[in-house]
Amino acid sequence: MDIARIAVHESVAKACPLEAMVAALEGFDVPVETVGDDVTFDAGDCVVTFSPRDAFLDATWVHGVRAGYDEFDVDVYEATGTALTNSTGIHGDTVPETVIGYLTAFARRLHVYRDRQGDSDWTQEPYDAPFTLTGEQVCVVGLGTIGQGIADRADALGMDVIGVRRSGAPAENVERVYTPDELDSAVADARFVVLCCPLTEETEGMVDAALLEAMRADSYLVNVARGPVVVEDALLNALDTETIAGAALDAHWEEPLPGDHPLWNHESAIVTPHVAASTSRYHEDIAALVKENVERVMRGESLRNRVA
Ligand code: NDP
Ligand code: 7N6
Repeated sequence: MDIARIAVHESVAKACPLEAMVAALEGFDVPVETVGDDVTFDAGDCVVTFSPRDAFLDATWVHGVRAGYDEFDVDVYEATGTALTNSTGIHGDTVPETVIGYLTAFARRLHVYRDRQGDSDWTQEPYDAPFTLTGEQVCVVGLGTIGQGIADRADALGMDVIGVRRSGAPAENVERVYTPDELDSAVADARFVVLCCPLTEETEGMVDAALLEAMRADSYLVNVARGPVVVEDALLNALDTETIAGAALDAHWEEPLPGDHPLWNHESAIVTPHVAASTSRYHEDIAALVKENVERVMRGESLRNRVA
């Protein structure tokens, strides 16, 4: 494999400024340029992109600037021999910090007071509404880069951390690890269930009415994975019927979430516009991954984070 050009597709602008991305990728003896949908690709091209395009299959290597690569057809990449790499590994601080923010807001009722602030409203929550994270159980579904970051922080706050992962292998700061077939038992005692697994055939619709029923009535669901991991109607019904106490959602079934979606004004929901991973240094983190892989190619080594 040889790299003759690094092409930054304009869709990268959804994650970070294009000029910053291009500048951060400079430093090799190959041109770095932004490209739109009018450009064709050839052997030697490395394409850095947010979204997939069929034309990228003519390149040598495509790098997705997200950890999730569910929008890419891995089978087609494998059939054409085009390498596909993803960006897992860079979200170990951003997303976990956001998740701890949701948990703290729910426990300390911060989202409620922020909502009331605009009305100069001094109303205090009922005596039995606030609680502390310390001593509460969180079930982290997915124990990769993001899940481990959540587990470390939750453990440091004195929470009881359990988790779920495909392999069932132990993880640091996680007291007990379950496998996906044990999900019902894993969520049963948790005050918080946090979804940070990929969207796959196995995880699509994983959080359905039955799983929400299996959760505690005073528990909260957090989804920083992908919208379709949760069955939309089942969650809306669970919130309306107080089957669970609330939900924080960064990943949605349709993005942007439609303006008339009931979640926007649901008092038990925190809605963020897919920003759990946002940081002003996103371009640097992506560039570090891509540059390490360019160097690996130059040394004749295999690509890190290769998913096809
Ligand atoms: P990793 O690949 O590091 O970790 C994925 C984890 O999910 C692994 O522990 C894996 O198990 C586990 N997993 C896979 N299938 C299942 C399953 N069926 N049930 C339970 N766990 C499962 O990924 P990241 O931590 O980097 O990212 C995870 C996902 O989060 C991404 O795929 C993406 O969709 C989403 N994401 C969202 C962001 C946002 O902005 N909201 C930002 C970044 C990522 P095992 O360890 O056994 O393989
Ligand atoms: C964009 C991050 C991912 O999968 O969903 C996130 O990495 C997108 C800043």
